[in-house]
Amino acid sequence: TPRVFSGIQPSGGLTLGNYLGAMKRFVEMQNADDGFECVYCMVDLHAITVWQDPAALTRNTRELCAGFIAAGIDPERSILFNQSQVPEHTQLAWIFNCVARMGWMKRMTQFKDKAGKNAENASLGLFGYPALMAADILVYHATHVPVGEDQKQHLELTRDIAAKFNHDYGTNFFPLTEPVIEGAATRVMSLRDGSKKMSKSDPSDMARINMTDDPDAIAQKIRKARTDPEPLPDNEAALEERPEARNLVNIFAALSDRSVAEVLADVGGKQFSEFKPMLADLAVEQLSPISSEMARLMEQPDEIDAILARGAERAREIAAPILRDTYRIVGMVGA
Ligand code: AQP
Repeated sequence: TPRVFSGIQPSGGLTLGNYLGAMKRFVEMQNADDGFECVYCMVDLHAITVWQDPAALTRNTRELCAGFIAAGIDPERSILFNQSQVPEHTQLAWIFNCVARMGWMKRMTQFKDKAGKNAENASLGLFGYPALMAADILVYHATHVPVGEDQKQHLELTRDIAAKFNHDYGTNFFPLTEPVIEGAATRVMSLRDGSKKMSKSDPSDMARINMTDDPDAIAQKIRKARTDPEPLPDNEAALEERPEARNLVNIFAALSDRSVAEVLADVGGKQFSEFKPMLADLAVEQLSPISSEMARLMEQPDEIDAILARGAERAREIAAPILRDTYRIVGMVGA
């Protein structure tokens, strides 16, 4: 059976961007009739490529796990765990550090964005992030990786690393993975700036909807979201030059499992003063059950930890033999 892998960083609270771009897809792939085997990971080792307060990291990891389950991931059907409990990820990452080229890494736009102007001061881990990500995926021989649009470049690099490893060692051991970037909201934008992606680490909380926001906060953030003065158009092409309008329509479509065209057929011609309350109601209706289930699960941290430990055991059963075979291919004694 084809295997799915994806991860989310416990670097803050979950946002609507993570939910629509990634987690909602994870649930669909878990529940698909095609019979995917799904491996979903809280990538805590990725999170510490930028500073994380230890107590916050612990809490965010548990909350992320609660988010996965509340959104519909069944820890029996899918494998759900945190990255640091499966050492094979970092072991394979070392091999990939030796396969990937400096020049490839330097081209990564996420590194450039996150390191900012002072790249000399970024951690070595942030620079090597995509090699660890390639290891996350390939240590399971995963073939399908559901992600948001922003991860496309890292997935191309994952293919490059697999291809170079296969070429250098004369093997076809690692599969070339396919990114799965689907749905109406593969790139959810900031509510304050239609040119920036909605992000956990945006300094303005008004820029994002957090999965833990209460209904009043959700409604207020949508009411205050930046828009232009025109009413909504009745066709998708007319949204081209209107990033803020496009973003709210995309969110509406993704939350209601409809296409943008279907949504515009309904709401075309409406003013934002009418559309925004509709969007707020829909967001509250879709997100409230998830956030209240998250809060309930967070009352039992021991149970969350047990789920992660069990998931890690199952993950290692797949990862350990793949790492051993990799070592053998490379020529390590004792593998
Ligand atoms: N705005 C977004 N729209 C669509 N998808 C998104 N994803 C993130 N933001 C959006 C997808 O969520 C998955 C997990 O992302 P991540 O945890 O690795 O973090 P990130 O991409 O770094 O997200 P943030 O929120 O911007 O975190 P910070 O601020 O810590 O960097 C990925 O599949 C991603 O595509």
